Amino acid sequence: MQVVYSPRHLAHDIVTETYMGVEVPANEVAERAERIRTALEADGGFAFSEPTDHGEDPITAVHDPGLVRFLEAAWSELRSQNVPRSFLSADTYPNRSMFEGMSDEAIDVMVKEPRQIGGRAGFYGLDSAAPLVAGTYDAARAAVDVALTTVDLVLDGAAAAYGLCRPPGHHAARSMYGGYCFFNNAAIAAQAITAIAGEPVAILDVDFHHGNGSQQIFWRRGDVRYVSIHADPDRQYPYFLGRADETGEGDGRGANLNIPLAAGATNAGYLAAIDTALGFIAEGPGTILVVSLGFDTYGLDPIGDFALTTDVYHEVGQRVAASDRRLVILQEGGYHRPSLGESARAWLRGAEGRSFDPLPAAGFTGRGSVV
Ligand code: Q9C
Ligand code: ZN
Repeated sequence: MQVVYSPRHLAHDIVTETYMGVEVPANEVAERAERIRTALEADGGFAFSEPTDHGEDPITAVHDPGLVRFLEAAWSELRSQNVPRSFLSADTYPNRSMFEGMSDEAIDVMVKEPRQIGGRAGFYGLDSAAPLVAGTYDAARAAVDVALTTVDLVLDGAAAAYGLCRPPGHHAARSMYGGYCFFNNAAIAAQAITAIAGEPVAILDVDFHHGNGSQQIFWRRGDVRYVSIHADPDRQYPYFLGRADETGEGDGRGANLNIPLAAGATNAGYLAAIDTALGFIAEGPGTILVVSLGFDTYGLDPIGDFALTTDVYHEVGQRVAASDRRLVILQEGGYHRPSLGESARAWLRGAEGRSFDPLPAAGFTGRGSVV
């Protein structure tokens, strides 16, 4: 399988994040992508290439230009406003209750992007746990180019290709970043497929978290089906979207499917959800499937609470490939660094119909039971 990777992700050099007001070791770190790259290189069955520059137009096809300009300028603004921080995190968010009782028209006039960088980050941010550093914008642009180059490979005839995107993307909405995500790589890829191939597309999101950004971007679109299997937002990030009764509106009515799972989800329970998701995708048209691939479903993930093991990823890859669509596979989350390479190897080998022999040294079995 062809793999698209760019070392430019290293510029998004994240060391700490804030969690509920306290600085803690970061989860979304450069080592994640390096672990996956190293494991796929060692496997020998993957051919690597670097992304090509696709410019800004495919980004503003799904994102507000104001978000792009904010992300581009944020670090230099932090410095020129003399805020002595090692990363940017918001000061104040426009909580919707701030405007309770005020009309939509009045709110549109009143709520403006402020000048101060802590307020500006609140205007565009979802949460305080997505640190932005000097190299974030360049890395996020490279991740988009990784996704779009992966699309090119599939449009050129590959049955499947994998984009090792970092930073991830599925929490980024049209006008919002957050959840370690800046640009929505999968949404940009899906939009590009509809524009270039002129056909409908589906996104299968198997990251542990609900992809609120992807859902928001395609909420009213009938030509982009979005299905996500994730932790119930009642107990996990992003908390305010991801419930089963969110099905889309307007042209998009019925084109959004959320499958929230309880804590401790097992391989068997997870595979049943995969079959439901693939059934929903098969009901719609299209020959290409975008996969938002996260490994934070792994039993030992530090921020997840599922109980999956590495071998179930091989099975999931096989079942997704059996959908008979060409696959644009894009990396999202996954934070248990020692197992990431094996999980990716298992999934991608499964998607190619190749067997998976775990490395003897790996030995990670997770918290769950094998199917
Ligand atoms: N205690 C992705 O997986 N909250 N994003 C973390 C940790 C944010 C996850 C809280 C989680 C975002 C792409
Ligand atoms: Zn996640």
